[in-house]
Amino acid sequence: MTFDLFDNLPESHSRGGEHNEAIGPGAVVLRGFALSRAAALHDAIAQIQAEAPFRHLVTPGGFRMSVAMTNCGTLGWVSDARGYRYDRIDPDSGRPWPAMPTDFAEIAREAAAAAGYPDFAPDACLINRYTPGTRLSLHQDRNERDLRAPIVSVSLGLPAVFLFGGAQRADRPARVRMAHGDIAVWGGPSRLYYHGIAPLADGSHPLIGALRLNLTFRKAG
Ligand code: MD6
Ligand code: FE
Repeated sequence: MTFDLFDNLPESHSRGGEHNEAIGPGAVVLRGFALSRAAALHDAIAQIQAEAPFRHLVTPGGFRMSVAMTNCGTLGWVSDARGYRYDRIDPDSGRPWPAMPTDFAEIAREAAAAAGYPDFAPDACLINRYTPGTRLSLHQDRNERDLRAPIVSVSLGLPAVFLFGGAQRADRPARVRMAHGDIAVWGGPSRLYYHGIAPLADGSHPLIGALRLNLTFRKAG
């Protein structure tokens, strides 16, 4: 007999298993994995943004990003004329980023384990906020020191089309729908794959409003 932490939940509320979708080598979407904790995550984001408001970063090339960002955790991802990097200090406040709430770290660890990456210990959580029309162009996540750790990405609010490409920028991306409560985990062979978010469609989500919020957990330091 196998032991599963979620065996006691009804099928429609079970997490993992047949609702997991492989989207690339070492990359998986866990459908609905964050659903039962979405309201708590949303409340925590409200507290974080009171301390470290969302802002539109500027790329090293001088373009204002349409996605608004903030961070929690020991390290925060920032971009300015000097480049992309992780920093312990929020450049807008001069203070450390808000601490990562324990339930954030917990859900990230559980999702990573369900995707085959045990012992994930994130020290950075980048929070992205999209309004309708906002997009994130194809990029690689490569500012993290240890590329053996996966990235765990939690979607809340309006659905988005996640563009998941390959090792080359020119590789034609798959289009993966990410809905409220879905979590993508990727690492291993696809850790440096190009990816992005297509322009967000109009709409309103009952809990989150006319927004998409995305949490990406990383081991950055
Ligand atoms: C987003 N996510 O979903 C943007 N990067 O809003 C990312 O750029 C991302 O979701 C690395 C791993 C997972 C991601
Ligand atoms: Fe990314």
